[in-house]
Amino acid sequence: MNRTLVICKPDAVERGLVGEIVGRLERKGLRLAAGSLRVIDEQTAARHYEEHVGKAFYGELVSFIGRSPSLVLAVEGPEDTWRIVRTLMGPTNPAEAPPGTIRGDLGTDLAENLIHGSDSAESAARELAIFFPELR
Ligand code: 3AN
Repeated sequence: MNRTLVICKPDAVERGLVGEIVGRLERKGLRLAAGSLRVIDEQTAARHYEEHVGKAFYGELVSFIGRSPSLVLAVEGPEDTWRIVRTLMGPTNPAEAPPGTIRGDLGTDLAENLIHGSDSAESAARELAIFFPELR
């Protein structure tokens, strides 16, 4: 069984789109292995977004992700589930995300782009260990 980390970000929870997003993952054939509705604190955000430290948008990114609760999920499916989730998400910028994708259908804003999904098998393992250390 293969797992990846998904975060329905604060904008998704605030806009009441969690059911829509999780429904898309489930209808695709993926399953939820673990989940938690939580405010992501600054320290956890810094670990999660370590690759972005120093970038112009880093401060905005960390304050946005901790603005209100996120639904953090471990999602499971076949090999390279991370890739399946990324395809459903669409590209980072909702302006470039095609219709049919989560970001293409539901968002307009580059910073508030609804969902995070790990971008490789290595990222999935690293990020799952941050948010679900008990899941082994
Ligand atoms: P993805 O979420 O598609 O993996 P990353 O890892 O490049 O994208 O970026 C992480 C998050 O940082 C994005 N989801 C988005 O919220 C934010 N972000 C990325 N690039 C920018 C940018 N140029 N300006 C503002 N926020 C950005």
